[in-house]
Amino acid sequence: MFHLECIDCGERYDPRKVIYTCSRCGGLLSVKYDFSRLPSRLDNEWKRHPLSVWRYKELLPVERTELRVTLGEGGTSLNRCLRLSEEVGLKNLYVKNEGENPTGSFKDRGMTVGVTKAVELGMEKVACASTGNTSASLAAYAARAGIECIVLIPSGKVAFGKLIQAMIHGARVIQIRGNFDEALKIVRSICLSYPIYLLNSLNPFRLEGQKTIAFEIRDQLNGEVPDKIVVPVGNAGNISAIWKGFTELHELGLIDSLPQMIGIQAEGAAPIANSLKRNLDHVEFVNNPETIATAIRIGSPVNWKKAVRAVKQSHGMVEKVSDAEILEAQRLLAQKEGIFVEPASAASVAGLIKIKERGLIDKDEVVVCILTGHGLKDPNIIMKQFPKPVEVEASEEAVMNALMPKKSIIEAPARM
Ligand code: AN7
Repeated sequence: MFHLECIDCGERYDPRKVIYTCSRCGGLLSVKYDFSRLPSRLDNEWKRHPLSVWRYKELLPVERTELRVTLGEGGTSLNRCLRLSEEVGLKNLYVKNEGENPTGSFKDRGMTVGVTKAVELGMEKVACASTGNTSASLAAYAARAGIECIVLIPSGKVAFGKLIQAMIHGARVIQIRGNFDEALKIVRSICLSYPIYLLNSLNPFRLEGQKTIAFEIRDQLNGEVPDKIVVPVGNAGNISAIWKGFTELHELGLIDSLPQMIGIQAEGAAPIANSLKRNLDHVEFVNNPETIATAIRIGSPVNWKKAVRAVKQSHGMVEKVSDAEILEAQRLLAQKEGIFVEPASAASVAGLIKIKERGLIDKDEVVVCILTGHGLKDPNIIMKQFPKPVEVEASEEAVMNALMPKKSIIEAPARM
């Protein structure tokens, strides 16, 4: 029903083999399905199940779905944003809130499939390098499956909420004195030498779970295809996965157009945005990536080739935003729409604002921003920006004095 295929040389591989890249040319692998063997009324079949990753099991690379390791991932809300739309100058702006997933990020979509795959392949240990969310998610799903989890993280550069998730779920957490790119290099090498299953986005099965973001968007918009999908980009797996999801729907005749894929990187970690701007045919890596959006503090995105193809095929673009723009967008989402996201997720909205200001998007276009992770994961970034709430005596008078000193509370600076 499915096999693995190299995106460069086309070499095919048995999906029951533990393999992460093409052994012939080193290229990235992708999962291919035999569409002729799918049930003819796929759509009707899907409608019988609630919105979730496993609703789309016919297009997931799992043979023994009874083994599935699940925590109820996917089925996240797609919110139309009227107040934010007004701010940005658009009419049809939606955000897909991936922070609603079990561990608070989109990574759970990939891990439910990836860890199920680990179990199916008989692996008893899983590992990843992570800027935080991947490790939080893998630790939870490994716990759920009863297998061992090893995570490598860049020391001091993982948001507090994510670190404690990996710890409480019982992962063996190793902090390295280096960045994410170095951690990934080490864990890749370890997984090739020992019976440990690698669950970074290099793993093509994991990305299959993440492509369900596209399937859900189509179903939530009743078959309508957005004009633009805006996604924060780090290792560039998610933008590639979402594009794959849309192209599969298109090949199956379930949608009649494709969206433009727009990737957003942080200024200090923007290898893809910079390389595309210079019209390079490859991506020049950034040696010392830096941004407050630690989730996307990545200088050597392993999936750059898939991502660049997604962007080029869809006539999209990759833009970069400053840390200040990211924080401003985070506050806008929280205060205009009631949605609290972590800085990396706010990058998508910051990028959208920038693209709108440059006139690269029409006000009538249907746009979906992917909000990749929950704001509670990174509380410190908020504490650094806002003054501590005022403290008063426990009396009504003191409270009213604090609420209405000379100015009305409506003019208080933190309100937007
Ligand atoms: C909130 O956890 O890479 O472009 O190790 O946590 O698919 O890498 C996280 C990435 C966007 C970027 N938003 O996705 C990790 C990790 C959030 C993220 C991204 C990440 P990719």
